[in-house]
This record gives sequence, structure tokens and C-alpha cells, in this order.
Amino acid sequence: MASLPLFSLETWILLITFICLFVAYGSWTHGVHEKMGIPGPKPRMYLGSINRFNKVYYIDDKECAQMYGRVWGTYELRRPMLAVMEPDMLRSILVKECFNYFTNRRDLRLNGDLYDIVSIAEDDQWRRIRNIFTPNFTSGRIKEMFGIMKHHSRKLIDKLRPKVDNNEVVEVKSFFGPYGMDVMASCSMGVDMDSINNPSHPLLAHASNLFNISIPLFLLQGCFPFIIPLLKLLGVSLIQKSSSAFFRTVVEKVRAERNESSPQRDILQHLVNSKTVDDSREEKQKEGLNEHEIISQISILLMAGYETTASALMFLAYNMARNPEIMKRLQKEIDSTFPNKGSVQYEALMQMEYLDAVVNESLRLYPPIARIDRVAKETIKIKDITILKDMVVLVPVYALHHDPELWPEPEEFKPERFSKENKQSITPYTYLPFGVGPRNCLGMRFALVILKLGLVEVLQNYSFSICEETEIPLQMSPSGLLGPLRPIKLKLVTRSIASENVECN
Ligand SMILES: *[C@@H]1O[C@H](CO)[C@@H](O)[C@H](O)[C@H]1NC(C)=O
Ligand SMILES: *[C@@H]1O[C@H](CO)[C@@H](O)[C@H](O)[C@H]1NC(C)=O
Ligand SMILES: *[C@@H]1O[C@H](CO)[C@@H](O)[C@H](O)[C@H]1NC(C)=O
Ligand SMILES: *[C@@H]1O[C@H](CO)[C@@H](O)[C@H](O)[C@H]1NC(C)=O
Ligand SMILES: CC(=O)N[C@H]1CO[C@H](CO)[C@@H](O)[C@@H]1O
Repeated sequence: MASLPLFSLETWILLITFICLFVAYGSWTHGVHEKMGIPGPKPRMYLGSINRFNKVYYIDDKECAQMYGRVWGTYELRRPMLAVMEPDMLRSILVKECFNYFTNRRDLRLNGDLYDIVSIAEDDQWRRIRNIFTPNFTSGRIKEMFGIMKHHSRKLIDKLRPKVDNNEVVEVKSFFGPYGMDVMASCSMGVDMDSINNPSHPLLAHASNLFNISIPLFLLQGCFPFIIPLLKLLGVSLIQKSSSAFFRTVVEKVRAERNESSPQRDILQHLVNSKTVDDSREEKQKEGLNEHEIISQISILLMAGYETTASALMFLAYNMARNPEIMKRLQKEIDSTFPNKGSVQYEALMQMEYLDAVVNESLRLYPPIARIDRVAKETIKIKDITILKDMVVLVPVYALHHDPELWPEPEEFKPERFSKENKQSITPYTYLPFGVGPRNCLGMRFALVILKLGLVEVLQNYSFSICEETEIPLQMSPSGLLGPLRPIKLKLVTRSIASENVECN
């Protein structure tokens, strides 16, 4: 005790009180699930149950599902979240009660200039933006854009050809990523960015940053949510500001050259046309989008679209390389649909059954968006489970797609799961690569066409193959979207003349 009077008694009391408060605050919220009788990993002070079993968050979800079943409670730092992968509950949350209880996603509130993007907007604002956006992603519109898409898939093939001829190892993302970006830039604002011929295009680097949020900032806002308003005031944003600003500038530049009567038929022009008279304050918000909202939507379409399509294409290529029998069967379907390497047509492409199954199975194994979420507006009871107001409901899509009871041999790549005969036995609401219900992914059809076109054109003339540099099995990245820790590397080989002859005879 002799050393105690290092500080005065008052200082000691203060210090101990502070420590007690610090400890109590860090576990304050951590009894919520226990009180409700919901199982789940035991939270740690401040950290909650983040990465309890695996540092890759979606694999952690999978392990939780194995231990606790299809509903469990988790804590992201101090924030309680209810993980749900029970199909009936998912139907209620994502579809039936979407408008009344689960309209909104979780908003971390530090969104910088992207505060009004469709994926973050809430309630009426969300409904207004979504309604204007939707018609442009319907199949009629996409068909109109198919010619533009083919222009870019052609460039993708041209870019790959020398790599094939020189038998070089290909980092697949650096080809498929720019292809997707160029398609989206053309279709959304009529500009050919040509990033495929310019791999260091700032557009690509900035788009990658969307899901690269600052970890210290994430911890700070999660552990001490009371400082969020202060952070907001200081203009702090989880999404890197330089990147969102870069996209705004790009879109604004294109926008500046347009007016309401421009003859363009792209998505930007559609949003511009929807605009109600500028700044007639009460009227403005009723139906159309304001200037800031327009720029935000196009920016997010490019940013979010880039990483997701790049990820999907990259894993498709990887799955093809690792399953040559399946790839051959797909090439057979391609050759009989477009004989003699004929030009790819939209309707025929959309009707290819095996292609559809292959794409779906790849998105099952590797869904780019490995988790989705909704927030309860009011307390509601679903299937005997009470979900409290403001509770974040987490849908662990990756874990759902790897549930061995729903998907036997879940780690195997088996497109037959989606064949005509087997499709019926898939439990509804267990396959959610694009989410489901009124708040599902807006760009679903658009993305599927980009994926299918790119894959088919490559496979018309080339085959993917694994090489020494290919990592098997893949180590997954712990942060951002679902993706590999290191780039996927494959080789492409020209399809042999011999096998062509066999098929022609
Ligand atoms: C994420 O952003 C940081 C800071 O700008 C950067 O240093 C890092 O390389 C980025 N990571 C990825 C995967 O892009
Ligand atoms: C709108 O754009 C068209 C064509 O670009 C141009 O002819 C017209 O003068 C412009 N109108 C206004 C009001 O700027
Ligand atoms: C593949 O997935 C898409 C979208 O997720 C769906 O519309 C389609 O019906 C699925 N195809 C099969 C064969 O299950
Ligand atoms: C495939 O090869 C044929 C001839 O071998 C060529 O005419 C065609 O343009 C190629 N297609 C693509 C997509 O590269
Ligand atoms: C580019 C494009 O397809 N724009 C269309 C978006 O949707 C509206 C409403 O259906 C059409 O009028 C636009 O032409």
C-alpha cells in the first residue's frame, strides 16, 4: 500500500470510477440477445462478437450458423444485430413486411457526399428514387443497350488475345473489372471511358475504394456512437472522400453538357428528364430527383457496379478453370446457340439454360455481397422471435448459400442444382445473390447480362485453365466485398482446332 499515494485519494477515486464506467460502457448493450433467449457467440468488451471464429466475416457467419442454427444474436462492436437465415423469417423481413417494418438498411451515417444514394436513402426518399430508377433496368431498356455492351466485350477479347498468344498468366480482375466499368459508364452516361486500355485509370482505383473503409474510423464510430454527430460536423466520411469526389466530378462534367432536351437515351438523361423544376422548394421533392441526387445515383452505380461485377466475373473464370468438364459442357451450349462462333444475340443469350445455371451456381458459391441487412422500424414478432425497434437484422447470404442442409455438398461447384429438374427443390428465399423483395439489387438484370455476355464471348474462342500461379484453395479477404486475398491468376488457351472439328462434323 505504500506506493498508493502516488496520486491523491481523489485522483484514485476518479480513475477507478472512470475505469468502471469504461468497462461498463463497453458491454452496456451486450445483454440484449441473452435477455431474449437468443443464442450467439459471447461478446467481448467493445469488440462485441466480431470475428469470434474466423477473421473473414462471412466465414465467421458460416461457423456461427453451424453452432447456433439459423437465428443467432451477434454484436458488431457495441451494436446488437440479429442474424437470420430461416427462410420463412426471411420472406417476412425482406418481402412481406418490407414496406411496413423493414424498409431501410442500416445507415452508419458517415456517408459524406453520398448521403442520398438509393442504397442508403430511407422511406419516402428511397421510394421516390427507386421508382424513377427502376424502368431503366427492365429488360426492354437493357436490350437497347446490348449493342453498346458488345462493343466493350469485343474490346475485352482484343485485350486478352495477346495474353493468350504469348501464353501469359492473366490476373483476371484487371481485364474483367475494366470491362464492367466501361459497360456501365457507357450505359449510364454515354461515355466510353476505355479503362480497359488504360489499367491505371483513376476511375478503377477510386471505384475500388468504395468498400475500402477506414478500420480505425469504423471502430471509433461503433464503440463511441455519441461522437458521430461531431464526426459528421467535421465532414468525416467512411467512404474515402477523394474517391466519391472524383466520381462526382466525372459525372458532373458529363451532366454539364446536357440539358432537359438532350436526345441521349442513357440512364443519366432519364434521371435528368425526371427532374422537376429546379428549386421550387415544396414541389421539388415530390417526384423527380434534384441535381445532387442525380449525380449521386450515377456515381454509386459506377462505384458499386464495378467491384461487384468484377468479383462475379473473376469467380466465374476461376470456377471454369477448376471445372473443365463443366466449362466444356457450357462451350457446347454456346456453340450450338451461336454456331460457327457467330455473333452473340440478346434473346438467345438470355435463353441459355446451362449458362444460367453456371452463373447462378458461381454466385451461390461466391456471392459478391456476402451480407445484407435491414433495420426494424418498430418492434415486431416474427415466428415467435421478437425483433426490437431499431434492431439491425443481418442476412448472412454467404452462410445461407453454404448451408449443407439447403445445399448438399455446399463447397462443390455443381450447376445441376439449378437445372430445370432440380430447380424446384430449392427452398425459396435461400438463394439471395441480389437480395429479394422491393429493396433487392436494382442492377440485377443489367449485371447478369454483363456477366453472361463477357463469359460467353471469351469461351467462344478460349478456355480458362489453372496454372502454377493459381491459388487452390483460395484464401479469402477479410474486409470489403467477398473476394480473394490475393489476385486470382489463370491462363487462357485457344480452343483447340481438333475439338472444333469433332463438333462441326
Ligand atoms: C485502402 O485505402 C488505403 C488508404 O487510402 C490504402 O492505403 C489501401 O491500399 C487501400 N486498400 C485497398 C485494398 O485498396
Ligand atoms: C440543349 O441542348 C441542345 C443540344 O445539345 C441545344 O441545341 C439547346 O440549345 C440546349 N438548350 C438549352 C436551354 O441549353
Ligand atoms: C438464376 O438466378 C436468377 C437471379 O438470381 C433467377 O432469376 C433465375 O431464375 C435463376 N435461374 C435458375 C435456373 O434458377
Ligand atoms: C473467334 O475466332 C474466330 C476465328 O477463329 C474469329 O473470327 C472471331 O472474331 C473470334 N471471336 C472472338 C470473340 O474473338
Ligand atoms: C436509356 C433509357 O433507357 N432511358 C429510359 C429510362 O426509362 C424511361 C421511362 O421508361 C424512358 O423514357 C427512358 O428512355
